[in-house]
Amino acid sequence: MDAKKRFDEIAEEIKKVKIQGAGNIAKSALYAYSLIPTKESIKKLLSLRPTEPMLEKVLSLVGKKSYMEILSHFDSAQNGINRYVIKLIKNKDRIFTHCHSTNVVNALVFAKKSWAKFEVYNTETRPLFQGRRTADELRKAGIKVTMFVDSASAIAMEKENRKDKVYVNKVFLGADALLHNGIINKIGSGLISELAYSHKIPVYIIADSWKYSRKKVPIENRSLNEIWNRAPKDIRIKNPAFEFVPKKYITGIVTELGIMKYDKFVKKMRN
Ligand code: RUB
Repeated sequence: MDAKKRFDEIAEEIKKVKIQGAGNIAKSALYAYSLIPTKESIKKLLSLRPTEPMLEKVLSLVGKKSYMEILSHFDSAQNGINRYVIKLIKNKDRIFTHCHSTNVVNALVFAKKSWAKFEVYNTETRPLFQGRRTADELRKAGIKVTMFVDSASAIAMEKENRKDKVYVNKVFLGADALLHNGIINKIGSGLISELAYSHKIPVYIIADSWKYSRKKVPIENRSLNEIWNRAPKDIRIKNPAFEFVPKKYITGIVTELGIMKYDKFVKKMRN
């Protein structure tokens, strides 16, 4: 296929969230850039998903490292993450997750293959239902999964009134951006983290360290049609795709660099 046509196709798939998740976006953008390696391509690719420092990081490395070197980071980081995440999982854990994060799903699948006996509660993640993808991938790996509508997160997490006395005891969230004072992840992540904090349920961020950014990262506002196609014109609709999670709600962060308190991770990244 013609390189320009393929480039445009990938750009469109990233823009329309057919290619989703920080890591997949960064890898696909790198491939698109390799087809048309110009400054204009970088500009175009960066404009597609504004809340993605990893995309920026990967494109900043082209010319300094080979494509293979850049790409090999993703697998080696995931392998590191997997090894640390498994240390956090205990028998009979009920782990809550939101949206679809490749870093989270891969780590859970690795844990399941290794030995761990746990189950997952997840959210469907409106408006684009990325939670279905998470549920499906976990199910295929033999992990017991129960899905909730986003607004049932409180019920999914409540400890009281549960006959079986088994309840969510950990939250694993992915991240798009790792900032000095907290993280950005799919809309709903802030609410879920605050809820977990109030129930004293630990929240772990599972993410590749290349998502770290010293800059201010904007929150992407997505098409209103995702919420209500052909809504009456006089109804205002807002569709922020991501949300900030302050570090006070984060028990720890798991990257390929280890399991750390959030401040320690930031200190490490600054050095
Ligand atoms: C996806 C999302 C994911 C992060 C991390 O949002 O919020 O949790 O991107 O993903 P969207 P990964 O579906 O809008 O891209 O672990 O895959 O890098």
